[in-house]
Amino acid sequence: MKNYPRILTVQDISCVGQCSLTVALPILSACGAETCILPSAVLSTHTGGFKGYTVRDLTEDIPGIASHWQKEGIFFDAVYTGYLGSIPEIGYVQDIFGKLRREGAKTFVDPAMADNGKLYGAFGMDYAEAMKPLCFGADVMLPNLTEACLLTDTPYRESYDESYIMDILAKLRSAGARTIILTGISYSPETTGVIAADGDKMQYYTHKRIERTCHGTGDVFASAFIGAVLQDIPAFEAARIAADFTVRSIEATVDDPAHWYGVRFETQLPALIGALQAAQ
Ligand code: PXL
Repeated sequence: MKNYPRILTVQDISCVGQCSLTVALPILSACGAETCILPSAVLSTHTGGFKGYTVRDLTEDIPGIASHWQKEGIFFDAVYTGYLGSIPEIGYVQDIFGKLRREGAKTFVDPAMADNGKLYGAFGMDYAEAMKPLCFGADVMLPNLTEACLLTDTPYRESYDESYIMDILAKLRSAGARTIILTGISYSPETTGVIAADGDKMQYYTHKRIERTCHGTGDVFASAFIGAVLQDIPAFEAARIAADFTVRSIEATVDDPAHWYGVRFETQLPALIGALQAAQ
């Protein structure tokens, strides 16, 4: 790999379930980044389908950890946030964006709060509202369609046309979004895709749609995308590499109904590394 950046990723540890930090850490490491973590909470499993999971919220630990790093002179080339446990944590993360970045360091925000038209179990509309300044202040935001609707106060639709999506993108931009990576956009039953929009430039990468809802695929995609961008791969190419990696990970999982809680992304890491090397 060309670069060896130091990235900080802030999201929960779901001990079992192949999402958030248990996905971001191995994928970013495979992409050649020194990956530092700040766990927002520790859960026994993710919240998408398991019953009776435990949650230890770590909001109160965050300011102390951040000020220790500041005293030690520990700074980052990029900060990537995903699932955060609480509204105060969103504010602490904004502080970290201000204090712990090296000059020129990029911020990536995956709102990680909703999918398929619904907020995740732990969140209410107040959380979606509090997410707005964090997303609109980031260099790159990575919402899925449900999250983009929440961020723009647009009613979520299951079927839509291009003008509905263009309207959401325009609203995101006018609220301050810089680079937007909008995932899960599908205009036909057989395909889905990702839009990379940067100012007036926009590209849409479509790929095969697999008829199964898989948990953690947003985290798999975001981690691979960010890992690629940190190797100086342009956003659209990074989106293509990350989407292909995500599709391959789903394909490696769909035949096993017992593996409903996540995807076997580990089996596809060699292909991801190969794609990154070919693109550099
Ligand atoms: O993948 C998103 C995610 C992350 N962390 C936790 C979750 C979810 C989605 O359900 O529950 C704890």
